[in-house]
Amino acid sequence: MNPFIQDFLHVTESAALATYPWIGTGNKIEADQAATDAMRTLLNRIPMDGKVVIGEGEVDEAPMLFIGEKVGTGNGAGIDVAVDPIDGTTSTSKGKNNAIAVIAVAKEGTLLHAPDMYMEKIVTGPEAAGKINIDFSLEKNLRIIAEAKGKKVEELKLIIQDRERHSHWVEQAHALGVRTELFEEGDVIPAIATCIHRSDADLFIGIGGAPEGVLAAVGVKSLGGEMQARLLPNTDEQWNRCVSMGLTSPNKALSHHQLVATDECAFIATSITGNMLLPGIENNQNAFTTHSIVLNGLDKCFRLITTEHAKPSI
Ligand code: VTB
Repeated sequence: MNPFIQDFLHVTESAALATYPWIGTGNKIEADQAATDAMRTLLNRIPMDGKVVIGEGEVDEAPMLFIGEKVGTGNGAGIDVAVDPIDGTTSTSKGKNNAIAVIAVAKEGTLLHAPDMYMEKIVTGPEAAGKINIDFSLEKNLRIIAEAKGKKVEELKLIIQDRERHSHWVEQAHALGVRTELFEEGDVIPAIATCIHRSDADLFIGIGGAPEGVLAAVGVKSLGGEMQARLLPNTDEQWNRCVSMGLTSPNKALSHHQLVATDECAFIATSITGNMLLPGIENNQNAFTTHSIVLNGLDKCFRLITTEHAKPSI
């Protein structure tokens, strides 16, 4: 799959650039539509037999990049494709931080087909991979991470979305002397930040979207970290959707392997607005500059790509 990574980078860069006219304009739907159009057009030029497993919704609710949609030229390897043309549509429309265009790809049949509902997530970097457990208390996981990293518990940082549903975790962390970094929207980048040495985030926990969870799981796998999760269906309909997608016990903890069952995977994200790892799109006189993260499960390196896109001359 490696030869295609640059093709996927082109897809997220184009999706991000397509949102540029809509940043900070209050137009969420238009921004999402522009990113989705761009993503779909470019995905369909890639020589692969791709299938969207995480997308914009079911066929009847989303005309494009819906779950089950075939993408690519149809010739080439079978690939599971997870997309979020914009993670952070509200941030884009409000001109706030943390909006990205993101894609994850993996060998056919290896990505969890997660329905669109909430998911509880826990993520840490390579040092404590294999040691944390979503069923342990927050305190126990923090102590495990501190020991694995050779740090004191009070030296750890928990990164967590600023939501009322997370306040008990924030209080528990503070009671242990652990610092927190609260973010507003977009939980994919904060989750993978725990796996990057230059970031000081040690643990990510939270309840956010399941599709974003699978995307993050590919990024985390591609950096050697660990993610575990649990779907949180809260109606009979959501429960039944999990069952129909092949999950016989929908509320059971999911291992990293159940989220992404291969190392033959890649994660590509281009920032729209700035985030803790990347600046946002820059608009210079003759070019736009984009910043992207490009990861693959085979080499576990953290790669940043800066691209200058010349504006067409008039
Ligand atoms: C989550 C998270 C996303 O929206 O889905 C969140 O995974 C929704 O949370 O990255 P609320 O329902 O509390 O708003 C994002 O943050 C994207 O904006």
